[in-house]
Amino acid sequence: LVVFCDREAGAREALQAQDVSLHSVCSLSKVLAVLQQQRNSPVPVPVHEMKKNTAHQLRGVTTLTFEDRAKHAAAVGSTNARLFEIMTEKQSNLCVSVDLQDKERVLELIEAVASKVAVVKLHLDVIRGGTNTDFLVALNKLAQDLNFVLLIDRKLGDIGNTSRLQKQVLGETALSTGGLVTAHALAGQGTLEGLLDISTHPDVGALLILQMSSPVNLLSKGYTSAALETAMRHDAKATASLSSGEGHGWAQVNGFISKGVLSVAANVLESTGAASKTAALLEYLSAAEKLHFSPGVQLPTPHTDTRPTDPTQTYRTPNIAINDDGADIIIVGRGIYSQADPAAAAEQYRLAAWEAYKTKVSHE
Ligand code: S5P
Repeated sequence: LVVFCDREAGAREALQAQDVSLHSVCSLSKVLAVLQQQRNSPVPVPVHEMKKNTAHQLRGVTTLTFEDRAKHAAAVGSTNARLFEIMTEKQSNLCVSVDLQDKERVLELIEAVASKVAVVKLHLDVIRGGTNTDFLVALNKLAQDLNFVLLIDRKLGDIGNTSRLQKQVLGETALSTGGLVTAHALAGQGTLEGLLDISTHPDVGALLILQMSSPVNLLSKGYTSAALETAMRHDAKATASLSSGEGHGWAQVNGFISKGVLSVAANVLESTGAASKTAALLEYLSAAEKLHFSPGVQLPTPHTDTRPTDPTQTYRTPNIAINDDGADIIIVGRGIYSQADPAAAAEQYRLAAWEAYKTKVSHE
């Protein structure tokens, strides 16, 4: 079959499956690249078109199963392999955010929902009276016994030396059996170098914040793209460090907090930048071992619900987060811990997120 322009939306592969080869005069990505080079400005492409096109380009993270991604992560030496395995085993791409303020209640809630979740996220600084050693030991024991990954939501963002010291203490306390910490890209690559320095606690990883779910925030499309580039540069330096044999080095960024990989890709395409850089960022974003976590998720509440809404947060359903925005793991706080039966709520979210994931990976 001969066509003028290959929109790169999957027709080539679909035809190939029926033994038909597609020949095109040009492809949409080439047309976009030329237009961007000439104008040095973003080409206005409707977002749904962008998502369709990038979904194809990003198939490493949109159509591979978590099981395949676990194998890939293990092959490239990423500590994410364990989390992909847990997700596969528990059939759960759910992260519960336990934003409770009482130590006992935090541990009880975790025990109640652990079989439904792959990740437990905590803000340690919202817990009244601080967190003592007994609490942190109990927390790590639960993570090991009940097979989940701990995510400490610190949103760090300081110079390299400070973040290295912060990571050391996290590795000795809250993440003594490993886990993840969130970080902002505001201070540049130094934060990642401090957090991912493998000379101490190599099983403590980092998620970089690319987008936020608050309704009006300062993380513009240009910021999202620049933050992603910071991660890409860090990873290139980390790869070089490990092959140089100089005796020190850095681990790769574990993943991101955003609306999802498709939403980040749309921001990259909408931001001004050389076509070659855009292509490199999209390729980096499609790495199968990277994790894409997404907050701001709730199931629709019944009309009879009288709870106040939160003007500082925006919510969408698990299916929108996973299939429209391209999230791997949804982060749910009040949708679970504020419910009368948190275990039943966690099961509802687990099922909704897992069904949405199965739909996502079934798209070619
Ligand atoms: O952009 C963000 C990033 C994060 S980590 N928006 C968020 O809401 N979060 C966190 O996710 C937030 O700090 C909270 O712990 C959780 C969402 O909680 P919920 O109760 O609104 O589901």
